[in-house]
Amino acid sequence: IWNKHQVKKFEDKEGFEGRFIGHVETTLARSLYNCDDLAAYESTSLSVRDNLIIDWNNTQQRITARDPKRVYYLSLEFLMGRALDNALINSQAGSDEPTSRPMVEKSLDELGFNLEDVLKKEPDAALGNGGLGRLAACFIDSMATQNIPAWGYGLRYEYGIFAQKIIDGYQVETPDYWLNFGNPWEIERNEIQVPVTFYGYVDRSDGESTTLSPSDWIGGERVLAVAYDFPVPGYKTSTVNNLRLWKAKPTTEFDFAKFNSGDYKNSVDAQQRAESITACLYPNDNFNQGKELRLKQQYFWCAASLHDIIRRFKKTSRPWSELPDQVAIQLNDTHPTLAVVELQRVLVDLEKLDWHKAWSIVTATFSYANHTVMQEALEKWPIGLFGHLLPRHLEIIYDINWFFLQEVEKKFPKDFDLLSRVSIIEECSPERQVRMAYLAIVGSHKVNGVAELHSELIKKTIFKDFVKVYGSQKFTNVTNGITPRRWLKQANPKLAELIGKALNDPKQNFLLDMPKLTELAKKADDPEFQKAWDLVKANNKLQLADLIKDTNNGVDIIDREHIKDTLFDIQVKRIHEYKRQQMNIFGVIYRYLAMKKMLKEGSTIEEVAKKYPRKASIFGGKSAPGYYMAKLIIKLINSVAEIVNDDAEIVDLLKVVFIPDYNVSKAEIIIPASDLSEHISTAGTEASGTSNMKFVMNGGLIIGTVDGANVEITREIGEDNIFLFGNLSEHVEELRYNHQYKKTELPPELAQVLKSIESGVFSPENPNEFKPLIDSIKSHGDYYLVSDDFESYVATQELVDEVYHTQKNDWIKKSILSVANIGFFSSDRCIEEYSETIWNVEPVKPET
Ligand code: 26W
Repeated sequence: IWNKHQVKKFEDKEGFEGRFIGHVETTLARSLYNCDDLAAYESTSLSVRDNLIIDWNNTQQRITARDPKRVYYLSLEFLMGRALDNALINSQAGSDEPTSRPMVEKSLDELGFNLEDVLKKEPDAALGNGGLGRLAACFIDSMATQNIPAWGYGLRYEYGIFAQKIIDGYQVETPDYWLNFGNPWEIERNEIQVPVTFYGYVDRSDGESTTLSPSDWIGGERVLAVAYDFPVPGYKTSTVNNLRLWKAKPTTEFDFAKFNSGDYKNSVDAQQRAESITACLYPNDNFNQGKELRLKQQYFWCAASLHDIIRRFKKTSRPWSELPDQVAIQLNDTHPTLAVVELQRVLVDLEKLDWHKAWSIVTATFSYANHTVMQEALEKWPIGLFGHLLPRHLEIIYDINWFFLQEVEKKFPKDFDLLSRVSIIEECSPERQVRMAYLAIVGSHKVNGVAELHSELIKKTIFKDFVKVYGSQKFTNVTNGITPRRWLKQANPKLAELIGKALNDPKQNFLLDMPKLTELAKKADDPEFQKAWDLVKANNKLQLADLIKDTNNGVDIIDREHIKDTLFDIQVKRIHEYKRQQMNIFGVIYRYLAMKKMLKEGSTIEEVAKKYPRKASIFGGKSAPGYYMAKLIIKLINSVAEIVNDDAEIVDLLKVVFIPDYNVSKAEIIIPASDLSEHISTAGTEASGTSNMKFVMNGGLIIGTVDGANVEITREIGEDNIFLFGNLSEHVEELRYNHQYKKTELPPELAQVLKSIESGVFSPENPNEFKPLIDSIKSHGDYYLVSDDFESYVATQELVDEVYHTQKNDWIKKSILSVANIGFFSSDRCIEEYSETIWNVEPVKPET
């Protein structure tokens, strides 16, 4: 009977239509005549989801049966964006179609819907801030595509990263209630509820137990973690992995008692306290605020995830010593480091393993990836706050530290300085702190950085002493990558098609083997191919012009007539002083002033256009709500835009645009439209960057500093195909020293720009408005070295103009050659490296 009623995937148009109408009429309880685009989106998603769930079930059964080693990717952020288009591209419906997309498009058309309009109804799943969260999303796509038995674990925030509005030039944050219309992509698992406790005390009333022996933690507050599953389909494989996100809800016993006794207020308070745990994502990128609720989120998530992982492991009745052969847990930065402590607690307190035996299991299970060297981003928790929330965990950390320091002392006797430098507990006033990065290193068998330069840098700077203690074998590099399914095929279908044709690969198998793109190089000089290449870019620029118009109250800023010879110069990423959007906008001001000066001195507009040809300077990105300087940078960009765009004298030669609310779905439109993108961080500050890879994969060139993955991008695509400038990371320290202790002059180009800002050209009502930005350079040591890099930045921008406007064929050739050699940056390569060198896991392929 089971077999007779087995649910089958739809495989053709008929099948899809049946599903679609079925969901409209039953799940949504509507009729086709009363079905708008939103309902069509829901119904299409539910239909596609049905197929995914069938594959999901098969994948999970296969893995249970074969019982291989599994990977668990712990990340507080998964910046997934939209799911439907990706699912249509990744899943195969019928055997003759490479993906279900064209078939579903046709079906919807016949049913009276336009797929593009339907796709736009989906809100972004914006459960992340920036690079770290988007990397997690790319990695789970690649893990599924490569048939790696892997689950992601995270939190199901009710509110994702805030939506950004720009009002009078200022960033205003509004809540992102992304679940407003429900979410067809999540499967609520009400049967999976894990209790998690906080606060309380450790009971030692037996007078015998020590911190090293099984101890009784009597928790004070109890909440439940409910599982929500999201299917993660691989490309051209029937593997569907799982992303499990936890939601916090109150326990019933707890508030029933209070409710009964008439204490309504307290009962409601307890309920709200529980729900607040997964209410919002912290909107800070690279900045640690140290709030208790954040630590609570972290423990809630780590405890629930570990419980789930252990439950699965226990089903196989293996001895604990085999845990590291069955389970690899990847820490995405230090945010999940509590999982290390929680596993030690479970093994010692609940499973009664000997401390040292337990600890060797723990360290063999975990690995830690570092994503930033920014001091202000490193997580540290005051022990008062920590011990209050997690008293038993603090004891365990002290003991981990005690044994660790003994090890160090054995290797380096009497080096007390070293001991205090590597201690997991920082002795500082007013209060001692737990250094989470150090705990993560001590608790893992491998530590990696995310680009070669970054991995070298952490060994020389923030983790130097640990290289001394452990040797350098513990430290490794896995350079970041991006999924070409979303960032090439989905975002830029026309380019993917053109590449497929050129490679004689119309089914686009190259998306699974990106190094194959090198064959494109043969076409780099072919005038016909160059023309086709340029046409794809021009069309993408038109689409971006539409987006800009939409976000600008329907007013066209970009001149469509001249779109082909307007250089689209784009910088989209979180707004941060170290990423130096301020340098970019100073460069725009410099250009504008120079144009005005030429006109004033009698040049014709044609002469001006020759020196400063058409350019659209496009910005986008969110500032952390409490980051004053970043917000001021946004305001400056918008103030400059207002003056420049309205200046009739320069007749459309220069346009400045700030696109509000930059997110994944906007990135999919913005990135394919770039001629040039800016990756101009102070050398040594950007761990890797991943949008640099996305832009190049879409045929854009880069202007950038010798930082993060720019270094390896240059190596792969060739230095003729990238515009590098600025000081190198090895000189940063000395330059900063000079600003502090010697008198340094501003370069005249920059002095002129700062002077115009100070005189109120861009803020006539308040000439002082941007003073803090100017002071940070002139009076506060110019920490990000804008003054040191400005001249070479401006000079390099002029070189860019020259190549773009006088050697367009050469430009297109660079673009083709870049794409041809960007294959290394597929996240598939990352997953292979992690699997082989860190996780020691192998693919489990579906039977064909
Ligand atoms: C505690 C607050 C906090 C929140 C997020 C601190 C640090 C973070 C992230 C680690 C910051 C981040 O996203 N880092 C970025 O990681 C990307 C993926 O590896 C890199 O490409 C970026 O260069 C890096 O800035």
